[in-house]
Amino acid sequence: MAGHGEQRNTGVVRNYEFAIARGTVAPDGYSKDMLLINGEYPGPPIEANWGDTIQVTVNNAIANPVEGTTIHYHGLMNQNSEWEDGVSGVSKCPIAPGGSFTQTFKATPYGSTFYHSHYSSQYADGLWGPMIIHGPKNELYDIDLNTTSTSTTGPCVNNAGVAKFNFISGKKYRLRLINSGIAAIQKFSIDGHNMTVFANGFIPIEPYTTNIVWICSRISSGECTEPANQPIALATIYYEKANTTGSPGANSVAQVDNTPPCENDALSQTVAAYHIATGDPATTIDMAVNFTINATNHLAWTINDSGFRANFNNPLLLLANAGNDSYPYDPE
Ligand SMILES: [Cu+2]
Repeated sequence: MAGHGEQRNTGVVRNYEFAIARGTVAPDGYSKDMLLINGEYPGPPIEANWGDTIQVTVNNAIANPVEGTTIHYHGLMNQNSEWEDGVSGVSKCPIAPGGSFTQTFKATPYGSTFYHSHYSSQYADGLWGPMIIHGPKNELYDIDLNTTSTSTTGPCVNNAGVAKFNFISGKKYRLRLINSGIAAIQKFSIDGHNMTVFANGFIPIEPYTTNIVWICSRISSGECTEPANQPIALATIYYEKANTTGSPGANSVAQVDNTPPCENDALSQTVAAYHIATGDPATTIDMAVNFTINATNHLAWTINDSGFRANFNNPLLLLANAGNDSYPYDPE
């Protein structure tokens, strides 16, 4: 995987136009007011090749009530285009109601990720979509399942059944799993199957085999998150000769989860497939990440016991560029 960290330029520009507005959809069968992109949940997939230029024009049509918004492209390097990162209060101001803003940035590095609102908690209300940057493969497969949406605007139906996927036996599938949850810890498994994990987001790793992947489907209750009333979400895979009208029902056995709560897969299991030399640091700073309950009884994260509340009129990047590093005491 040599070259993963290098900058590339194909000269190709991928254009996207997003209209963000409120709407009612029923992703899990129950109608819900959400924030939609071009009327869709999840938002349209962004796809590019490594080294392309991605250009996204975001039109903020959120009304009743109006809200600012901004889109962040999760994990993109934005080297030499830091102001395009899309984090309101840090790299830019939010896009005002009725406003429009075009972000232009390089598709680097390559792999699977997602884009999401970085304004308030809008992405919990649906403001996100998948993003794939195609590049060299460190594991071969037959079929890229790419992006799958189960979104519907239909009304709630009793016994609606679970989502269905058709697989061809003997073929090797690539699945790209996204945990778009705000705080939920999710794990993914397929009855009777092992999976080979060969990338974590944008990082190709030495492939390892597992029967459960931390990301999706089992919403844990108690230890780290608020209790969930649907602990196991199910879907069905059908091979070519299966009766797709039948339900596996009671035959399904969700994997026994032996992984400890609130922890990722062991680092010894996730070894980067390539190494980028960083050199010796000029300065080393220890930062203690913690959380506290603030005066309004909300959980607030801290770094070295200090909280941060974004001032939308004074993004940090702009202040730093102007030589003002006194934030948050004197953001003006
Ligand atoms: Cu993100």
